[in-house]
Amino acid sequence: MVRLMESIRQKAARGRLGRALGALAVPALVCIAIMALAGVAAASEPRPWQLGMQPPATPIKERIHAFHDELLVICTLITIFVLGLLAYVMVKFSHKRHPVATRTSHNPVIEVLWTVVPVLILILIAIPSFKLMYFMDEIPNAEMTIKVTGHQWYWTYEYTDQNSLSFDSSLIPEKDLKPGQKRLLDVDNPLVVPVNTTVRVQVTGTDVIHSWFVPSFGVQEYAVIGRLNETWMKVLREGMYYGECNQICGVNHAFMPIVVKAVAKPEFDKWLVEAKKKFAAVPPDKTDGEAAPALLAAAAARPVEATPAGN
Ligand SMILES: [Cu+2]
Repeated sequence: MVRLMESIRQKAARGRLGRALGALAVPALVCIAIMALAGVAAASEPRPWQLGMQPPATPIKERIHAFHDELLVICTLITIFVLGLLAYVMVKFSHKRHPVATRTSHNPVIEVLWTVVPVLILILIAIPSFKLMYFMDEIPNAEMTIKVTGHQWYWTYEYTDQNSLSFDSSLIPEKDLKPGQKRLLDVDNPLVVPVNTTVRVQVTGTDVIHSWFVPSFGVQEYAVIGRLNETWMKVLREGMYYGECNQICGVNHAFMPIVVKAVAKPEFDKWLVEAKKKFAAVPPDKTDGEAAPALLAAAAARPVEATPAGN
């Protein structure tokens, strides 16, 4: 009788557990669907609840995505294999089934296997990894060159093949934002590039180390004083692409975003004519070595937390 009661109680518990799992499954599936949609709908900027990386806009980023997906398959297979092994060991060698522990401590075949197989897997990963690194590093025949200079806390862009057309690009303070502009992301003068054009990007700095980073381009280059680092990009689609300084560079590190506007070639030529007129009167690096006035005002208005000595 007691056994029967126990069996009924267990069945009831299993039923409750099943219902609870069923109830959890629906919101979980909804969450997964929302996150998947957010990933699909993501443009070239960070979005709330975004899952995964921003969609690729250059050949470099396309290859980074492909490599990431390959690695994900390898990681998943390894994880499933290790999980399977653990489950097998836990069941087969549990205390109940296997009360007396084996004295085996060495098995040459297994030891060679668990050394050689991971090495082979690493080689399998290293080959496409090195190919991708060379692809990112070797600049194909560049059709134009842009020099990017990082300052505390804004960027200067110089079109070296356009009579050194140059201008500064600073964050738009929150109070000056127009409808549709993004807080902490939009700038007064975005970098404009033509689509389907190989652009050599030279990156340097004037004060501390910054990093020019546009996620959807797969481009991230340190801006170091006295050094000229190089990378390249070929934007495949028109649009606005957002990035940020990716090296903690000081109190206003979070306030020097990057905006790249990719346009069709005829539109770019038109913009060049206008930009040469617009920026002709403004000498480059107008506030070299100093923070942009708007940012200075913003920094003064913001309480600065005391920093412990030594940091
Ligand atoms: Cu910076």
